[in-house]
Amino acid sequence: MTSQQPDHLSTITQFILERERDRPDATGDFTALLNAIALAGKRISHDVNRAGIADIIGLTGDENIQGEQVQKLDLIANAQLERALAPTGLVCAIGSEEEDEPVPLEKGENGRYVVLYDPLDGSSNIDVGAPIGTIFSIYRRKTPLGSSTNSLEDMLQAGADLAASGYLIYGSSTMLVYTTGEGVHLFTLDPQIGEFILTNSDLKDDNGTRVYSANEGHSLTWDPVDLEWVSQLKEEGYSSRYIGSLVADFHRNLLRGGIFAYPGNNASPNGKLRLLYEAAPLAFIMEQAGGKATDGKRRILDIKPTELHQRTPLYIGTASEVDRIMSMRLEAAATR
Ligand code: P6P
Repeated sequence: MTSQQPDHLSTITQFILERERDRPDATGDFTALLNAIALAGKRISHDVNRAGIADIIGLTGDENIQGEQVQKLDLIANAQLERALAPTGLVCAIGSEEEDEPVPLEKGENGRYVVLYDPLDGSSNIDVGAPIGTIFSIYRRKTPLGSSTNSLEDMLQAGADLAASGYLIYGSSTMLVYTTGEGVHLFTLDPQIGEFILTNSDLKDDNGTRVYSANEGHSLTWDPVDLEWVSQLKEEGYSSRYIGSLVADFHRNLLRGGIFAYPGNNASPNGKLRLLYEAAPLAFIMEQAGGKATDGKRRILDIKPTELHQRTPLYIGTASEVDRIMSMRLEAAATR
């Protein structure tokens, strides 16, 4: 990873305000929006770090629309995000992994944004102390202000139209990473003062590390070209790293280089990961850092969603690695 080391330890609010001052059209809305997400992140971090003590570990006994067991902390994180975003009046509706349909927000009739998120990705790792995270996408509203505020039309936008995206990772420390299309910026939560402090600005993906990240337990039902690709990497001496928490695997690759892959398999022919609030927001960040992201056929950010919880295969990371698997898959498809 390369990045500009900040010459002063500014908070996320100071950093965004400084950058907004350079933009005559800035309204300050984005500062309020990102601050709301940062506030939710602080609260979720607090909940995650005390989960074992406060009896909020474990399952609720319910299943979400994905057919996955819902963890207590999933619902807590989902509620924290809605609770922080609603009062801003800037968000007309939210889309969440934990909500079957779009959720209109109070006072959102004139909100100029929609926010989609996976409130607590990797939640199955909560009980074993592995890093987990929140992933978010921010789109500009397309429907007229004042109209019905739970329009799918506002949410089913290609990643190329993202206004901003980011994630929080709750691990050895809590970090917030975001982009608005002008570079990738990383903040670390200082629990002593409850502020996210800028630790790296303008992160650039490092082309140096030969690491791939994929769950080879599914490889018996991968497309043969995916198997061929991974065996090539092994022959070239690549290391394998797989935490099983997308945010943690992604964050490592963003900082050190490497590629993450969740190909389609018999159980999940279209992959397991969701386009709108997992693949697209991370693809925006990775491209801003000089990397790439594809579903094996096309750029993730070019995919126009048709469903809120739509899944996609995902290959994301260092540009040269993504180029390799994409050309192998396109070549294989052309000969079929
Ligand atoms: P598998 C976690 O459940 C998650 O949604 C992502 O965080 C992670 O990358 C993936 O699923 C892991 O899936 O099939 O390898 O257990």
